[in-house]
Amino acid sequence: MAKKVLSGIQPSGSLTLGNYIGAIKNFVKLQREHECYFMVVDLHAITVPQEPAALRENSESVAALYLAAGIDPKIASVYLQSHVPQHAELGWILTTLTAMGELERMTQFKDKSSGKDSVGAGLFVYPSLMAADILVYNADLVPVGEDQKQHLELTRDLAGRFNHRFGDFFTVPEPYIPEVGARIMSLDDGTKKMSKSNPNPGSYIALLDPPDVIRKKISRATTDSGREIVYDPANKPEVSNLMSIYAECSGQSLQQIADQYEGQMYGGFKKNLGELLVATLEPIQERYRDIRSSGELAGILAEGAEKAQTLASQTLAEVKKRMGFLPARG
Ligand code: ATP
Ligand code: LTN
Repeated sequence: MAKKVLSGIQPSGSLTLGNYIGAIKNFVKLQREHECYFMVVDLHAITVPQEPAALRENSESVAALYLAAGIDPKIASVYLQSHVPQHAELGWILTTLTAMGELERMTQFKDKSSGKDSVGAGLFVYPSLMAADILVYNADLVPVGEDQKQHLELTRDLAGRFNHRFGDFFTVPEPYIPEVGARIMSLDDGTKKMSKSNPNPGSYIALLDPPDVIRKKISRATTDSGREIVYDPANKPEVSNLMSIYAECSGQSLQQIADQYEGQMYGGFKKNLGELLVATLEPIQERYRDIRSSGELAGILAEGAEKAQTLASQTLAEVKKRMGFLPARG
C-alpha cells in the first residue's frame, strides 16, 4: 500500500555527496511507490545565523538539486517549509509537549552548540519543529541519514504522547535509513560526518563541484595508513568511507570492490573513484543548470506548497480541536 513519505534538507550551504547518498537517492527511489513530500527546511536553517542573500540562493539551489537528482514534481510535492505555515504552528504546539531533558540529550544540539558563546533557542527546540514537519502529514516513512535517527525517535515519542493525552490521532513514523551510505564521512577526517557547513571545502564533495575540483578533492582525501583496500570501518574508516562512496556510485557491492582492487595501491583506486564521481554528478549538474535557467522553479514550489498545505491544515485543525482551542469562526 502507498505510504506517506516526508523528508527535508536544510538550505544551509551547498549540498554534499553525503546528502545525496544518505537522503536524496532514497527520495528518488521512494517517489514511484508512495505519496511523497520533499521540503527545503528553511525554518530549520535559520537556527544558526544565515545571510539573507545566501539563504535565498541556497533555498533555490536545494530545490533545483532535488529536481536535477531525479525528483519528479508531477508525482512528489517539492516546496519550502516556510511556505506552509502549519509547520511552525504545530512546531510550537509540540514544543510545549517536549521535555527540556529530551532536547538536552540530542547529539546534534550538543555538536552544534559546543564551543559557542551564544546559542539560539531555536537550535535547542529544532527537533520539535522537525517532529511537526513529519506529523503534520501523518507521514509513515522518513528517509534520512543515520545522524537523524535520534530526532526520529523523539518524533515517535511525541506522536505517542499526543495520542495518549488527546486520543489516537498521529501516525507513529518509521525512519528509512540506507544500509550502505547512511553516514558518509568527511574527506579530511574519517571519524566525522561529511557536512555542508564544514568550513573546510576539502572535507566534502559538493554536488555542484566542477569535475577538476572533484578529482582533486578525492586525490587529496585522507587515507588510513597501510595499503590494503578493504572494508573495515572500525580500523580503516577513511578507506572504508571511500569504498562506500564507490559502491553507491557504481552499484557494486563492497566485496566486489575489495576483490577488484586486491593487491592494488590507493592511488589507482582514488583515481577511478574520482572519475566515477564525475560521471555520476555531471548529468545532475547539467540538469541543474537547465532548471535554474528555465524559470520554472517558482511555479513548481508554489504548486507543491499548495498541495502540502491542504493536508497540513486539516491535521492542524484536528490537533487544535482535540487540545481544546476554540475555532476561529462558528
Ligand atoms: P549541516 O551541516 O548544515 O547540519 P548536513 O550536511 O548535515 O547539514 P542536513 O540538511 O542536516 O545536512 O541533512 C539532510 C539529509 O542528509 C539528512 O537526512 C541527513 O541525515 C543526510 N545527511 C547529511 N549528511 C550526511 C552524511 N554525511 N552521510 C549520510 N547522510 C547525510
Ligand atoms: N533535521 C534534518 C532536516 C529535517 C528533516 C525534517 C528531515 C528537518 N525536518 C523532517 C526529515 C524530516 C537534518 O538536519 N538533516
